[in-house]
Amino acid sequence: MEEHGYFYRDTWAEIDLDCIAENVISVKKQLPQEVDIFAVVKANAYGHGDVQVAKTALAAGAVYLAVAFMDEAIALRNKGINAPILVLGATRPEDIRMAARFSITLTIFQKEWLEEAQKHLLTDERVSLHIKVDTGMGRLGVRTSEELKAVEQMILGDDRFQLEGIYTHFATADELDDSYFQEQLALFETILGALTKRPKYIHCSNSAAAIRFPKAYFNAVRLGIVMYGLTPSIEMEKEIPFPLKEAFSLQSRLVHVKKLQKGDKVSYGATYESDQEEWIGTIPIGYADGWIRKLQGQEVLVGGKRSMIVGRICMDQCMVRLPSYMPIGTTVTLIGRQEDQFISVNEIADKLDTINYEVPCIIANRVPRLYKKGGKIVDIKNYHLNN
Ligand code: PMH
Repeated sequence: MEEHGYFYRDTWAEIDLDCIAENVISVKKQLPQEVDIFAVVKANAYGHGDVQVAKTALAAGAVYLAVAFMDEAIALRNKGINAPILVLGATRPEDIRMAARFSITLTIFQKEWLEEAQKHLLTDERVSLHIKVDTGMGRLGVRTSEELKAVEQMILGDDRFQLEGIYTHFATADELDDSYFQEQLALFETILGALTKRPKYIHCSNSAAAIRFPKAYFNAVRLGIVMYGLTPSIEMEKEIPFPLKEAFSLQSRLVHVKKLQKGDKVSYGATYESDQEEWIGTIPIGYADGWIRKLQGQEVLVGGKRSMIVGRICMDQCMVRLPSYMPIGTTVTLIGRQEDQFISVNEIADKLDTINYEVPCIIANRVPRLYKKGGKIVDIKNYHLNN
């Protein structure tokens, strides 16, 4: 690796791009040929790295990318991504020219938005649009056939607008009780009936629905969490018909190792006290990296063994009670595998009383990302460059 691609810190996240490719391929195998995959790479690809995941997903068979905000789409364009990109969130109407300039597809759901956007777009500019239908998520979208008709008419009446798609989003596709999902799907089908012409893409499934409900495929699915090798929910864990490959791991190294005597204290508040002679190691990761204070007491892997984080987690560092003396430089795995031990993203989510989605998302930009393919490092995203 060139020196400028390097980082100067003994903490990093590893993203195994082969896992991402395999997960996309596994889903694709399940889908009929006419159903396309939109790879959801918002929030820096759920913390994994937008451009690296986008390229991997496209190479594995995804045809479209989806992000939350136009800034994320522009960032991908600036990094050389030419594939179509859908912005799932709301965009300001006055920003529509940026969508035209960067060939970014926007989500729309208000007639008034289109009226305002018309004022900003030049005659020769074109923007591709997907209409969002709110069938019960209560977030964004037209809620009735009448609203849909009004929006469709506005789009069809202006050459600068190109209606490419229509979609909705499920609130409960990952829950075993599918009654609310069925209601949403039925409402979507009813509302679709109000269209005068069906656009190229009709899509509504997230990962959970893409795995469980073929009748909700239409002709595209929006794949997020499963692409990263994570389960949409704990209750769905057993329903996934192929092995998920968890792509994200988090590693650090011991930067200081010392022997404490009975009664010695560790970290802010001096809340941890050794009750016997023991080895304590320091690792350079803390709450500013997203390894938040609530993770005190969480186990990490050192020398293939589970070891506990003791004392308060500081902004940039925390301390680990080692099973025995370990030299400086020993790898500490906070998420991932060492020998027969595995700390999954789900384990960390459980400790934090949250969902697995949140875990890689909150690992800060300050933590370098190291990309692997075929077991080799192929790219590094560090903090001081390439961010
Ligand atoms: N489509 C939309 C509109 C989404 O908001 C999301 C994820 C996905 C598809 C992909 O879902 P999946 O990761 O379950 O496959 N959105 C969010 C969210 O807003 N909060 O958590 C996940």
